[in-house]
Amino acid sequence: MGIVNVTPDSFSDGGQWFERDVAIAHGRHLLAQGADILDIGGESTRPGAARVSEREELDRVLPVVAALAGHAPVISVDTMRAEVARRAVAAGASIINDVSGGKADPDIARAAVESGARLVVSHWRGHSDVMASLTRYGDVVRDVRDELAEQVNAALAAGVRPEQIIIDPGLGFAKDAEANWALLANLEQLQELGYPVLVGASRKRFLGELLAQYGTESLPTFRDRATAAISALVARAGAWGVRVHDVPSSVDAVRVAEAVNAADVARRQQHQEAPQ
Ligand code: PMM
Repeated sequence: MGIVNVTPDSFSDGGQWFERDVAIAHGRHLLAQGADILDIGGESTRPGAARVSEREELDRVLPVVAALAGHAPVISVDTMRAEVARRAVAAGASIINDVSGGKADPDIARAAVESGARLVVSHWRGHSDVMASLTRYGDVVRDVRDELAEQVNAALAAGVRPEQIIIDPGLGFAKDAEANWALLANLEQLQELGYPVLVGASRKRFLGELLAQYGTESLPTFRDRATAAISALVARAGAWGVRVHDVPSSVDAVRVAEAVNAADVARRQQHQEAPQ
């Protein structure tokens, strides 16, 4: 899943049309690089970020979804708002990627029910301006699994079908580095919930913190190699998808993991061992 952020960029001052055209060109570039899905978002969820208005989010996202809909096999809309989800699905998106997992706008599950779009339910405890104060867990893996199960149950109660649901640990959302690493180390505990798992580690702060310990971190783009390593690890562990900024490195990483997984399956079949 390649990321297309339609958010104001400090390097561009050309206004909305410029950002829109850049986003569309970027989306096409990610497809050429091998992305299976484009994830289009108009609201930054970085720690401390303030919210944009619904009108602004719609203006940013809809033209880009519409322009890329004919090109991408699958379009995902990264939004916490039901109205944005509904309009984006009408414009061609088939996945609603809600980082709040239904908690910011409970009506978003209805948007998935009405449209049949898939719904990413991500673990989440609160908006970006407060999430740094919500990082306390007993056992983070157990707590995230249990809280995610509650969020999934709310979606099911609203009428979402199980096969529409994809879950996501929400790395960095109300989680410090230690929590993110623990979740990555125990992905199978989330998989036990019975839904495909999406992982979004790309360029996140905890990777920068790791690399800084070795003196190899300076810019977020330098985190792409570490991101690709995570893509390989989680693909080996059976993740459904990875949401990344740099597509080529993660495409290669996933191919490596698939080759290892295929070799594993072939050997087990040959020796009639049960899969792990
Ligand atoms: N992270 C961000 C935005 N959207 N969606 C999903 N499903 N999972 C994530 O981890 C996730 C997301 C924040 O990252 P960005 O600001 O680099 O896009």
